[in-house]
Amino acid sequence: MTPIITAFERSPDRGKGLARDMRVRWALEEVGQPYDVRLVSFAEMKQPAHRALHPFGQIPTYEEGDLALFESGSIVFHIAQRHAGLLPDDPNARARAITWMFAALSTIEPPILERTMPMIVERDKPWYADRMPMLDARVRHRLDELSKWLGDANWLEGAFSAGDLLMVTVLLRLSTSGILEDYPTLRAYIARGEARPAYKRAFEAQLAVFTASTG
Ligand SMILES: N[C@@H](CCC(=O)N[C@@H](CS)C(=O)NCC(=O)O)C(=O)O
Repeated sequence: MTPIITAFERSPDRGKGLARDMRVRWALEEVGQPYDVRLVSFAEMKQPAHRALHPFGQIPTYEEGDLALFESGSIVFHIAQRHAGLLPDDPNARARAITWMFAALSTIEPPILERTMPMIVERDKPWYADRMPMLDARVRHRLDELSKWLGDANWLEGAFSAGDLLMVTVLLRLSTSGILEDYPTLRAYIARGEARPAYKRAFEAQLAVFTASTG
């Protein structure tokens, strides 16, 4: 059965791979599972039909027969459990890879998002200039720890896993921040993720949607 995912009809990032359907597309490409995409506008995401799939009126969602999922991490986990290639078979190694999925979404992504949001919505506020260095420092603190863990390794725990997939997509949110300039280890890690053929196919597919919407 071909799964159907939802994605932005017109992505605010202009197809730069940041919208979270990218994670799902990448996971599906890694395991060789074809998929269909239903594009939704911002207005459609807030309608009852979409909220029945996603209580928070967001993308991505994932439908496969009777199953409907939301939350990119849960969707990637589901794909990784159903198919070979994104989680190791050894139970302990699998548990470690899953741990990195959580680390990406609950330890690394929150400070990155916390830093991003004020740049979009609080730039004109009097507290903005004082607050940003603190938010920058929180991100850098986590990046220091992450790059130390990674060291000279290619991936977080041996072979590439769903943990790396999520971590790379999370770190890509910092691409235009300038912060990664100070983290060559993490820049190389991200580049290894982006160089994967499955990543490239997913990125091109997402970009094609944006290009078509503006053409
Ligand atoms: N925790 C959710 C976050 C989903 C999310 O923030 N989706 C964004 C696109 S990347 C969205 O739909 N934004 C539009 C909105 O919230 O109205 C996940 O990982 O799937």
